[in-house]
Amino acid sequence: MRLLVTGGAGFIGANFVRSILAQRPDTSVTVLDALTYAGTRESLTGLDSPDGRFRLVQGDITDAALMSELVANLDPETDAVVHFAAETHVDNALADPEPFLRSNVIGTFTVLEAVRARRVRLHHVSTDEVYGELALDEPRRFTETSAYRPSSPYSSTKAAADLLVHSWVRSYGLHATISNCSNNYGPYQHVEKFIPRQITNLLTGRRAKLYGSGAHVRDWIHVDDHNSAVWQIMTRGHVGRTYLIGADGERDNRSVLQTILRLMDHDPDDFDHVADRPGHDLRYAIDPSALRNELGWTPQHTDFEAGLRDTIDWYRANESWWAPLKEAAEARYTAWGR
Ligand code: NAD
Ligand code: TDX
Repeated sequence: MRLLVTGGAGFIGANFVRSILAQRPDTSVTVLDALTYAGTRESLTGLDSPDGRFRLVQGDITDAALMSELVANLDPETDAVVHFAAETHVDNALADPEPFLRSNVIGTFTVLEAVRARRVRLHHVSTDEVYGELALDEPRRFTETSAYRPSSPYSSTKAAADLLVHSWVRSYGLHATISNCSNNYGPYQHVEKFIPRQITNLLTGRRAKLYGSGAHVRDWIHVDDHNSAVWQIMTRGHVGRTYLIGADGERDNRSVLQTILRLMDHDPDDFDHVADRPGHDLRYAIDPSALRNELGWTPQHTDFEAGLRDTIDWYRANESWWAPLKEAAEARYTAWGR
């Protein structure tokens, strides 16, 4: 099997490529990535090998000629495109939405047109943020039939991309699946995101930063569990379907932050309250029963504290990977007062 992985130099994509190459000797991978501020070659080091199972192409998913050239190398019977590439940080989208429109909407449109022309299988990676927020005491969680109610420039562009995929399936019979996953954590996540920001703040003598009251809830899943679900959906899922991926990992931001502080031998109350994110979604929560019941998928990283400890160890051991990104990320936060 040959895979074309868009956004494979980013956090989830790089972990996906690493797992596939390690676990599936019959699979080869071409990564297409623009290497924006969020994607680095360093996330893919060590994968070049003489057997030619891995290749990185630096390029943009909005480049229609490049997209169709890469898709033309794939066999519609056996191969697939896995579409991770996107602008992904909510705070960046609030400051400057334009790149989100371009990469997430026009980019997904360009990917769709390339796979439509060759009738190649597509898996589109999306987020639970398209469903908007839940109240803290709401018993219901998001399911495949939840209404789309995105609240931020990021989530509305991801929602737009999902709608394009749905309509390409219906109108053109595209062989595509969609997954909407909750908040990921693990190695190679950019230091702008919540968990790596706090870990690297502490490692660089800065203070941890909590937005607003910290009562906001996210549903955490280890990146390897997200990726094992993507593989199952791609290989065994029903074409045309949406699957929600989550691991029953709901936690409020304050407790996640205090766990990080404790695991890193700091006083759990030693953090700064900073200005809240405008329009901050209160709670996300996924009901993953369809994925579990239909495809038999189960998460492996069910001990969140153990997963956090491993993630902290990874950031301690890989300062050369994140240090070049840290100053610029913190300069952006300083400018926003967060
Ligand atoms: P990331 O920001 O770490 O990586 C995104 C990658 O896409 C980067 O390597 C970047 O260079 C590349 N990219 C961006 N625009 C591009 C373009 N126009 N052309 C080519 N490459 C481009 O993001 P991530 O956290 O790995 O997220 C990957 C996907 O998973 C996204 O679609 C995101 O919406 C989705 N998702 C993320 C999470 C999460 O918690 N991080 C949860 C659910 C879904
Ligand atoms: O310093 C911080 N302090 C803080 O309290 C940062 C960076 C964040 N937060 C809060 C905001 C959120 O409630 O932590 C929570 C998580 O923030 P992010 O890591 O920015 O993630 P979120 O906004 O929830 O979106 C993430 O999950 C869904 C990804 O960035 C998206 O790409 C994905 O689709």
